[in-house]
Amino acid sequence: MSACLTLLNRRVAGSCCRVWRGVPRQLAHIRSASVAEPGMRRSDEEHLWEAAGYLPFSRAKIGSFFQERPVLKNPFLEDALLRGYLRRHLPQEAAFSDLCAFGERVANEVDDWGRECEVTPPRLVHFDPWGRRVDHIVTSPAWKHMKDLSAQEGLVAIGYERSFGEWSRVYQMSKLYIFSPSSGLYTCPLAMTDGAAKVIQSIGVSWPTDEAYSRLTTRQPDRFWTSGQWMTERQGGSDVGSGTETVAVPQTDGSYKLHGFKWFTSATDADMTLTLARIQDRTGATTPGSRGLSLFYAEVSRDEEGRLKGIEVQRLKDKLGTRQMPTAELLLDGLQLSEEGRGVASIANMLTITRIHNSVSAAAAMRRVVQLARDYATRRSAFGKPLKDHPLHIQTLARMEVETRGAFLLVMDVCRLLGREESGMATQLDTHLLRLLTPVVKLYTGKQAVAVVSEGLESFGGQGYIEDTGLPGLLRDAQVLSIWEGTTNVLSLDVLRCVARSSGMVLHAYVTHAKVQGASSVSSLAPAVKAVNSALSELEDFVQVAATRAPGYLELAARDLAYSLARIYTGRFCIHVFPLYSFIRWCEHDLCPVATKQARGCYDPSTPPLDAALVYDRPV
Ligand code: UCC
Repeated sequence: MSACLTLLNRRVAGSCCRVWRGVPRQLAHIRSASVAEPGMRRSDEEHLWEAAGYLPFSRAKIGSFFQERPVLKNPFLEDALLRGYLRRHLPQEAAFSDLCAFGERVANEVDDWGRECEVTPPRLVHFDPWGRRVDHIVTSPAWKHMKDLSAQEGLVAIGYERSFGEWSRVYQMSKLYIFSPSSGLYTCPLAMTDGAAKVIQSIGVSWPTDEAYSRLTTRQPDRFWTSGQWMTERQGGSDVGSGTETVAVPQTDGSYKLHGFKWFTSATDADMTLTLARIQDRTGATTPGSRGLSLFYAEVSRDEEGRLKGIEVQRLKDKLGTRQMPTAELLLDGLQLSEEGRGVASIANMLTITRIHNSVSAAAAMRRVVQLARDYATRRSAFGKPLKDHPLHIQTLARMEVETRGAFLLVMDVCRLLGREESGMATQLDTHLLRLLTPVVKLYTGKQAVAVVSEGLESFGGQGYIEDTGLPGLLRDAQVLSIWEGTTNVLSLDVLRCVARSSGMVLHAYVTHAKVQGASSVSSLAPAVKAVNSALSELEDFVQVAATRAPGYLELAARDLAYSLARIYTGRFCIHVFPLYSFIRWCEHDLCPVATKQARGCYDPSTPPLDAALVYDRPV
């Protein structure tokens, strides 16, 4: 008995002291007894407790309380901001009913496929059973469903059909916004597919890319193609211009064979790709730098025995997230190419599209985690009341919500600008804004997505850290958003570059557009108007000062400048679209951090050596 009682004491004391409060006297006596009753088995012990009604875990072993899970409801119907935005700009019944039906499909069908993609990641089969090299990338059935669904729902096609004129991109991106967090990362191949269609369209749709264009933009699942974007090599993910080693060797028939190593190729099961290479002249020489790069189109095909033509898949990448999607290292060995293009400048069109897709996915990840967290807050009780009745918890959700709203409005405005440009409606101001805001929205939302999704996981307590809730995957997948398609710093420098190349015209367009004209007719909004306009003035002052400094000054300020551009522009929406309270929350941010830090001397010439000393912990 003593062994059993010791065991019992340990278990009860260790698991839940509160059980002892009000324990029947005879059991309390047993607990405190130090005398053993040899031979008493564990089941006897349990029986004793159960008879006294004190072992809720004795029968089921897991107790009777089960926490309700957060429920994913129709993401379109759950998103008042999205519906409000569309009602304002695209009040078309056809778009609403399509988005509503798609939202239903996402919640009831697609989300499960997304989970299946996560738990059944792609694998690479190098050899067939007889030893022949085949390099098959085996993907899950769910991943294939996603491809068919993408065609049927027109997730790329909508942008090219332009049924809603200048609002077609907003409509397309709204659909992707609903889809993205449930898509098992299928939004990645779709982003590149959209980007490739855009590049082909801008170069001019002619043989042999006319067929590709029609397949990239079709709604027929059996014809639909996805495209890759093979840019990154071992020497250059960001510095594409000097890092690209792949060479294109001219063939007598006018085509090229490509030899090189592509270090990150996302969604490598694509049907075609756009890629960069240096054309060799007769002596084998190539031109260095980005001027030496040409854009090539290649179809990914297999021979009769299933072997990839001209490509070897070295291995699949082992990644933190985006595990649903194959990312491979490819050895290009004589890949037959058809068309020479215009290098970096041509692929920049693709980057614009993929960066906008990236921003849509970032806003969507934030929206999804907020939707789940607010649902969960109604189902989970702690400290005697539902989470939704804890003011601090709701304050946290409100901060996530306002960040999500800001991201959504910024992203949708860039989609609006893209739609205007593509439908021939864009003014010069729109074109400048689109160029400036594309890197800004990508870098800002990518970073915020990680912060909001991370906060979101915390709102589920420990469950947010448990794999099969599906929640940790949201964070892992969010982390890539600030990395691929240009890191935060690379894009901050892109902002500077487009300001310089346009001789400041993009900034001029920004200031003109962002300034809130006149005093607000609603007096309660006056402080908000004042806050945005004065942040804008601070920004202008910063630019005036920075223009007189050495180039290194602007480089140090680049990230803060990009953040300022994002926050001020979003603040402007807060006034027009948000209730005033959202604006107050938005102003918890410093709207113009670049001015604040300038005033503190953060970009002075003394800072780089001081930073280096700090980082490497050595005296200057
Ligand atoms: O491939 C990757 C992963 C694929 C997965 C995609 C899915 C994402 C969506 C997911 C949704 C869920 S990641 C690849 C990551 N790498 C990058 O993003 C590259 C980052 N680096 C840059 O962006 C650099 O700034 C470069 C490579 C563009 C800079 O190269 P250069 O050689 O210095 O280029 P330049 O000299 O600045 O510009 C060359 C030409 C100029 O035009 P021209 O010759 O007419 O004067 C520029 O104006 O390109 C033009 N250009 C641009 N045009 C350069 N950047 C842009 C731009 N952003 N927009 C328009």
